[in-house]
Formats: sequence, C-alpha cells, structure tokens
Amino acid sequence: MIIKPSQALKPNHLLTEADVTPEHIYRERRKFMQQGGWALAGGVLSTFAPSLFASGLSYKATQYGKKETLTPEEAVTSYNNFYELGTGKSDPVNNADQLKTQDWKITVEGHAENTGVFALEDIIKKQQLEERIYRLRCVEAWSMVIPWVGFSLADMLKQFKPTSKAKYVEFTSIYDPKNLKAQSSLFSTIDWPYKEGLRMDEAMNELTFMATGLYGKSLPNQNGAPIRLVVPWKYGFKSIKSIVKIRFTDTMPETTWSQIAPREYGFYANVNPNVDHPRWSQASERRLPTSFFNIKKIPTQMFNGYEQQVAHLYKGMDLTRYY
Ligand SMILES: Nc1nc2c(c(=O)[nH]1)N[C@H]1C(S)=C(S)[C@@H](COP(=O)(O)O)O[C@H]1N2
Ligand SMILES: [Mo]
Repeated sequence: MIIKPSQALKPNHLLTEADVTPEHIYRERRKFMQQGGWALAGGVLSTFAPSLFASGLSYKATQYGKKETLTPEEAVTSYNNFYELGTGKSDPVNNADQLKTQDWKITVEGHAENTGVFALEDIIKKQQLEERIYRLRCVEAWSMVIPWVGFSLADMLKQFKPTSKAKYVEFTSIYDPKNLKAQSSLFSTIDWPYKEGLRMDEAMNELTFMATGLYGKSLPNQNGAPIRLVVPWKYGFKSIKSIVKIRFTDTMPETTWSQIAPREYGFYANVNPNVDHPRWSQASERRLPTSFFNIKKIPTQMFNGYEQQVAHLYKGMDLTRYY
C-alpha cells in the first residue's frame, strides 16, 4: 500500500494503444448480446458460435455506470493489487497461474440458518448474472472504471438465511501457501489469509456486488477468480478477492489492512476526499490508464460518487473518526 514517488509518475509501459480492446468493439459486442444475439448465435450460427463466443458469459444489462468511459480491459487485467500473487502491480498477471480455482467451495459459518460448505456452482446457479459498470478507487489514489459481471451480495446472502444476530459479515480469501508463493514467504507483511468485513446493512445495500466476471468474461485470476466482492463506495482493499469463507458475526470482524496499520486503514474505508491518508492526500486520483504525458488527475468524489445510495448508512457518524 505504499506509493513510491517513482512508481506514481512512471509511465505504464504495459498500456500501449495496440494492446487495448477498443471500447467501440466491446460496446458493439455487448449490444449484440443484449439484443438477443445469444439466442441467434445458438440457433442459426451454432457451428460458429462456440469459437466466437466460447469465453463469453450470458448476463443482463443494467443502468449502473452506463455513462462512464470504461478503463481498457488490458489495464484492468494487468495493473492489479493482489498480494497473494505478489506486491508489484504486474505480479498478479505474471503469477496468475499460482491461483488454483478448480472445485471452488465456499464455507458459510456463524449466525445463519443455512451454514455449511457449498460448491461455488451451486451458489451461482441460483443467481441471475448481470453487468454493472462501477468506479473502483484504490486507497493509493488511482482509479478505474470496470464492467463487472455478477450478482448482488444481498441476493447471495439471502440463500444462507442470516439470523437477527448477524450484525457483520466477514470474508476470507484463499489460503494456499503451497501454490501461492507469497503466503509461504517469511517476509510478508500480511498475516494470511486476507480478510475483510462489512456491517450487515452495508452488505445488504443494493450496490454491494459479487463479481464472477468482467468485460463479459469469467474473472481472470489476477482480478480475484472465481468470485470476489466489489464495494464501489469504499477503497479498493475492501473488495476482497478469491473468497473461500463467509462468516456472519455479532461483533466487528478484524480486517487485514486495519490490522497491519490501524491508523492508516480503518474498517469503514469509505472513499472520502476530505479525509486524507496520513501519508498522502485523498482529494484527487489518477484515472487509469495514464501515460507519461497524460496523468489524468481528477477530483475524488464523496463515497466515490455513490453518496445518494449510501450516505444514509453513516448518518450521525463522524467520518474523520470512523475512517
Ligand atoms: N485477497 C485479496 N483481495 C484484494 C487485495 C489483495 O491483495 N488480496 N487487494 C485489494 C486492493 S488494495 C484493491 S485496489 C483491489 C484491486 O482489484 P483489481 O486488481 O481487480 O483492480 O483488490 C483488493 N482485494
Ligand atoms: Mo487498493
């Protein structure tokens, strides 16, 4: 979580124009699917469809983020924070095959009626996939706009029937030190596995999302395959990747970054241009992809621009204290 000045200003050499999926092509593909292209492909073009659309997911469009300019897919999938795969921004894509996602299971524990170990596919098949375009604002002061595919966390949590004792929900990422080299390193800052949490009302907010895909395809490993949280009004570290456990609790769970540096990273971590990180300002952000000639600094918005949907959750709370 430390931005070295050299890193902040370095041109991202990975992001040449040629590498990037032109947005108009993506938009056309998306329009095609929304207009029933899938049915057509299945019926008329069945011999061509598998090769053309093999990696495509079927999902419904939504209004979320429709007016945003998307961050190119190449940037979304090659500039990542995923410390299980290394601390450098390009480590996750380079070490992506260390993450083994076959036969993924999610353990559900705590204050709920329907607890146990569930195969991921059994959880997903009860959900209708949809696309939502959200801004992602990292606490390090860069941001992206990402077209996620997934479903609302509220809909998923309802499957487990949380009881009235459930005040918080805790999420845990994969722990696999045999394959994830960073987890067996003696020099890691993180006490593995990575953990995050939300208050129950935050978890049940309509914006809170579970992503299983992006840009119309299954999640790449470096983005937190096979399933990760997306909480668009909070700093990116809350959006925990590669989730293997969900626990309903009556007390506030410990979370990875607030354990490492409690003065710098709180439990709430709401995007807030008026509350600076102790070591840097949060008033503005770099919208990726940037280049040496174009840093694209934009002002940071309260709750990352989702104030209307979430401000009520924090009424009466001093946001300089509950950061
Ligand atoms: N398990 C896990 N989840 C994680 C992280 C991590 O290191 N490990 N990094 C977080 C941070 S700091 C950010 S900004 C986002 C980045 O998501 P992206 O790489 O898909 O853009 O993932 C978050 N989720
Ligand atoms: Mo982040």
